[in-house]
Amino acid sequence: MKIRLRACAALIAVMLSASGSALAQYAIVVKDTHNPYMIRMREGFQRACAELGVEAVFTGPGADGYPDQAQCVRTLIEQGAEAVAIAVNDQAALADALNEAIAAGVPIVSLDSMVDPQRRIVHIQQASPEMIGRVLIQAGAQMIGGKGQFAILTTTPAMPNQADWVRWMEYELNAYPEKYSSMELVRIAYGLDEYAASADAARELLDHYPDLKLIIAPTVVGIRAAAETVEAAGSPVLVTGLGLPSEMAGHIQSGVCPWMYLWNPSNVGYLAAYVIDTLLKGGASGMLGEVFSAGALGDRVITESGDGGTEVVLGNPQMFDRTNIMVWKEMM
Ligand code: RAM
Repeated sequence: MKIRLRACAALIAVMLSASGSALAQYAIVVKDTHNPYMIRMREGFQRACAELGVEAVFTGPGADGYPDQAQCVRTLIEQGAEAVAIAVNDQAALADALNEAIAAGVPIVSLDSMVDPQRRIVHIQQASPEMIGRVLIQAGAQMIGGKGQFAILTTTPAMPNQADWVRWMEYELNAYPEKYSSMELVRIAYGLDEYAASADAARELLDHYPDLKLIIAPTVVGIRAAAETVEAAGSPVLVTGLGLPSEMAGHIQSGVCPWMYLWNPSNVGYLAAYVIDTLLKGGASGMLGEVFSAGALGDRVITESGDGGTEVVLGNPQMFDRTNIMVWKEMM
């Protein structure tokens, strides 16, 4: 554990020493520093911090996804971060460290994957979790003609955004039997948001369910791993979910992924930096109905989130298919 604390500290120290400045530091803690979605969130966060004239500090678990976000938060408190935006792997594992941050007067917001409402001021929400979950089931049903076996390949049971989306997928499936009674959810599989584990999980689904028709993966790592595993196996199984156009273009063109959804992760990070800035400068306090300026994203309003707290919603998920993927693959 100490090694990881030093690793976090070393990474942050390098970031700060490289800057050599005493600028205010806004920090972002991601789920995994190697995840391409998280790297794009970092880019937007850094772009906004540059516009705001502050230092962006980027940290999080390494490639192994080890749940050391709590240690990164503690290191950021020690380093004097002005505020922390975090994309959560496990709310319970973070509780004590976030309590320490709050006691130290360091404001906490969450982005992409929520901190519990008791420990965050506000959440930066990429899109409605209800819309994401229900649209993925509706799309999947359309792809397989409303009948057959399908599986969900998510990350871990603890990741709040993933768990929320899976809950809304199950809600949609169970709330409309007249639409989905001929579809069978045979397994919810877990790929840890890591490529190898996700590919193994997809391989196991293909081996265990020979009549499987579809895998729905609400994770950019999982959807790519599933598509590549299906293609390598020469399987007729279809894949959809949430994916980066730059990574999924070939699979959309081949038809393995007829279409998928996402939003711009860079804008999630960008919005988070402006939320931190407005909180620190008194432009908002995280209360329902407050309006603030988010730079190039214009004025934004704080709304009620589904978990009893408040959030700022970026927008709606966008659909990517053969008609638009060649344009979007250059941008995300
Ligand atoms: C995964 C992460 C992230 C999620 C995206 C869609 O890599 O779990 O939190 O928003 O994909």
